[in-house]
Amino acid sequence: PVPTEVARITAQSVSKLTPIESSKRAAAYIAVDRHVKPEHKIIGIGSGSTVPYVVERIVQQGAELNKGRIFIPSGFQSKELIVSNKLNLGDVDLYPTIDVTIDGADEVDNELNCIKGGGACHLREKCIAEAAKTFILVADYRKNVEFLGTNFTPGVPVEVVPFAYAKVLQNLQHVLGSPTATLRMAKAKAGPVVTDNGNFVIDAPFSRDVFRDPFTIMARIKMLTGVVEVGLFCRMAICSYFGNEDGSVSVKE
Ligand code: ABF
Repeated sequence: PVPTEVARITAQSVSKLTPIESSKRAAAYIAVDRHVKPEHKIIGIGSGSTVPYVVERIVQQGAELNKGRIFIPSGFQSKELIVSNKLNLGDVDLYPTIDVTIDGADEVDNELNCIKGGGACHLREKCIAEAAKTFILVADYRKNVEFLGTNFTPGVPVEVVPFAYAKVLQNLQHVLGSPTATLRMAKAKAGPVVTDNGNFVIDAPFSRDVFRDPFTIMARIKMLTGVVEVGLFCRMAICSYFGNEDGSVSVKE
């Protein structure tokens, strides 16, 4: 069954932010209000530009509540976010069971499959999503699509160990049907992007037909020797909140 958008929720005042930022904040606030409960003690914090609003809302729940909580980051950015907000920092190796994780996405389809890893953090993001009893996505309306690959064109981020990148790239291009797959380069082409784990990232675009079955392509990429993790998260989230331009929020669940 194709899940439909089931709710439109009026957001709080968003006057000072740009429409896109307001939509991110509206989605993040509603996700926290609905899913981060007082009894939740271990909380996963994802990456990207929507997640700061998640942390902002969690901070608003009060110092007393947050004193008894541990926050698990998905990478350098979220670690900084946790520390700078004076929240308790943990790690997934110490807390392999997380009550709730909230994270952004590059695109989410109608089955709650998503592309993640535009920020090159998808390995740790997948770890804290899998460790979570509840995994929630937050995004602005541009990420809300029927099929993956609609607006987010760079493709599926594939984290790969550096010595194997050429072989994986060749396989993606010539065996798995992504002829334009490329190694992600740092700004000014100073060299490849290096992840928090010391690996490289390949971006692999696929056709609409391939994205009709994201699980199969995820599994095939993951089987390539040298691949550490694939930025396709298939039906891991229980719901996704999308902030809209008019300040409302749509939900897919
Ligand atoms: C992370 O941040 C990613 O997996 C994804 O690439 C990105 C989404 O960022 P934003 O919230 O800035 O759109 O969660």
